[in-house]
Amino acid sequence: MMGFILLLALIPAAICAPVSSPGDCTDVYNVDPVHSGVYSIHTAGRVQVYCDMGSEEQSVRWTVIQRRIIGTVDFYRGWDQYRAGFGKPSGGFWLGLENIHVLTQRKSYELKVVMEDFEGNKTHVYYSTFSVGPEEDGYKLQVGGFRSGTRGPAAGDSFADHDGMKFSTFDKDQDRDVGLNCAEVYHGGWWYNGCHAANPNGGYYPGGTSPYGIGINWKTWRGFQYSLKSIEMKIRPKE
Ligand SMILES: [Ca+2]
Repeated sequence: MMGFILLLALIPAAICAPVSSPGDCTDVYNVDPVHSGVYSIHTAGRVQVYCDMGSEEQSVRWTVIQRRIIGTVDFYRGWDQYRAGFGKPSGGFWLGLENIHVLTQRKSYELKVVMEDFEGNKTHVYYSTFSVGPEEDGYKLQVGGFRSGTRGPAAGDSFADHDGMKFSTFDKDQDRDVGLNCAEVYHGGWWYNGCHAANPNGGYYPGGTSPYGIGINWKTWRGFQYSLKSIEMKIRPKE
């Protein structure tokens, strides 16, 4: 018996500590200050995400919730897939509405949207408020507190138009246009109003030229007939 107690006393404390379960990339970093890459976090369930650990002198780190970098991942999908998430964290990716909802209920987050056109211009914008409500309320969006990025051309605020909207897909029309199915017409899944000023989950058009409103549009930067080369949405807890 004495031997057993002695053995217990010798087990390093770390082994007895509970298994860590990071809720976002800031938690991942705080457990182990690793580089940017794909890590496992726990939201509605265990899920792989891309973590942008950055090089800034910040205590909080970015969790990527949406990303378009190449056109190989089709974003024209139905409700169930937008709810659950799809794609690969290192490529085209949608974290999923249920995961985003759970994440943004736990902590207060800010949002950064990073964009690039096919001419090599890069820009970004911030929103100091970003959260998504529960499914029974249509995964309603709360977004606000726009501010311009510190580098690149002024992209402007194309997301404010979507504040307070429910999420819509071609098979679940919750937008504000009575006559149109916005998700079907503009080829994406999004918090459509009647219909959009930003369409990050729209069709991918290599070269940039797209039919009106159907591409990856950010109205206040490149307008409705220009589809961006890349766009990324990432969130971090407010400090
Ligand atoms: Ca409609």
